[in-house]
Amino acid sequence: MLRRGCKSLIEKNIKTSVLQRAQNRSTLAQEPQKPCIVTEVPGPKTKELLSQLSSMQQAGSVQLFADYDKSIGNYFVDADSNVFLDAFTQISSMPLGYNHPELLSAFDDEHNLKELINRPALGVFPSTQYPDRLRKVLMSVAPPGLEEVSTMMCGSCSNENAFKAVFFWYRTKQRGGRLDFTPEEMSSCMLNQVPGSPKLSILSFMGGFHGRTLGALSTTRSKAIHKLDSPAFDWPVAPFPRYKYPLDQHQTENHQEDNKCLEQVADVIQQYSKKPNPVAGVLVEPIQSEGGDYEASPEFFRGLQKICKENGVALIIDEVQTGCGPTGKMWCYEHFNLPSPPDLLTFSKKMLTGGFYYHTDFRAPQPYRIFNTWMGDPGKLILLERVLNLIKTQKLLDLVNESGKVLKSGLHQLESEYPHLINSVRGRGTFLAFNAPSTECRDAITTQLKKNGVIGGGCGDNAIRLRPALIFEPKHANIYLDILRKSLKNISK
Ligand code: PSZ
Repeated sequence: MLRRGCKSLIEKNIKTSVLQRAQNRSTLAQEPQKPCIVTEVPGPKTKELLSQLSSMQQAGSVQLFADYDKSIGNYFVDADSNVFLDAFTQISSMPLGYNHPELLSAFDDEHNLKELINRPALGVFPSTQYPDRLRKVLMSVAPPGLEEVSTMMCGSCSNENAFKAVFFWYRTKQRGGRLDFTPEEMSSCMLNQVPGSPKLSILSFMGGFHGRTLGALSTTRSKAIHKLDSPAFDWPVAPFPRYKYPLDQHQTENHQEDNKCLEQVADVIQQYSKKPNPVAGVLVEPIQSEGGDYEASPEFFRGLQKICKENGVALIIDEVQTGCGPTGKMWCYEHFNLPSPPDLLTFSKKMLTGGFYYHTDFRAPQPYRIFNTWMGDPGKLILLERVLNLIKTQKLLDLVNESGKVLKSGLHQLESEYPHLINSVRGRGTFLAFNAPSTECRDAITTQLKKNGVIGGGCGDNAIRLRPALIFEPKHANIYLDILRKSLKNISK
């Protein structure tokens, strides 16, 4: 049963936070002090809800049911009133944690509320406020040099529409800039045949994840289970660097690894230039995330951009998971010092709306070609405006760097204490990960973490990733590290 102390603490916290609507970091004072696990995990209510849900759908991926009345800040409260420190935040998609007062109050304003409930078909009937909102919110954080943005519903469809923008650009180039279509193009596309449906391709990397919708899935290369039984395009793949750790002790090998991968990218682009489906775009995550948190050096990304430019291929950087601050910069690619911006950059998750920024050359030459009914949601931009304001006024990127340092040095310490259980600590900001020696061991660690009150995500075959909110403080980092130490100790027994 629920411990009284735990319950009244949560209820008091929620009441005061809603009432106070505090404007600053001190809102976190209303969080619980630490995790509080009161049942086995999953608990009885969670099991009951899972059996209800399973009677209607495949619910095998569901871990816990959230109590959104009780969850607050960095703490997730489940159906059984267990309180977890959340280092995964809904697959890295909550910039400010749960029930942040700034977001709770966003729709108190009647104008905002009306924008929320009168959801427009943004491509045809945007509100009078929309141009101003787009400029003030999304363009305020646009990568310098990318002057345009299209909003979308999710990460997968942001990527798919970025591919289309690249294909339009490529075909327009091939036509020498001509904007009309031949009768043959018009009729053949209706039969999915060339030349109207050209056989162009997008190169992606082994281990990459770019979504599960049918087009994006052809670029996803992380796990077979994501792809099995779905038809896929014959699109090329190249290796993404796999480094040895610690980085400072393996510089020569890792540098060679960069060069080997870059050579293969250039080779594949060359090979495909002779095939009917040449490479029009290269799609890459700044840190491969779902596939196992594999990072690559700034030199690798600079080399990749150079190859793209030399071959007239567009570079699309997928910042769906890395974007909006978790690496300590607004966009992870800013760590790479590229001589010019990528051609397109896709986002979703912490940005709350999906979408992509692009260089003007990638504007669709005709209307309705990058389009769907909702094309995002102005309600999400109202929330994002508040998120971006808080990132600025509360210096949340500094906080990410501060907490990231505590986490990373703590993980290195644990790596030296338990070298048989964790290795290869890596990442930037709080976007960190480490490996276990096997999938079984990784799963044992995440299970222990959860039993001890921490939600952490697995990725790849044997990695554990950290994806806390931007309001994760050093004190939360220390709680995470203490519980990880306790979990590793339990497993070692
Ligand atoms: O298992 C899954 O479906 C997961 S696990 C992590 C994600 C999805 N991330 C989504 C994602 C991403 O991390 C990157 C780099 N690109 C695209 C996507 C797809 O975004 P959504 O899920 O919004 O379509």
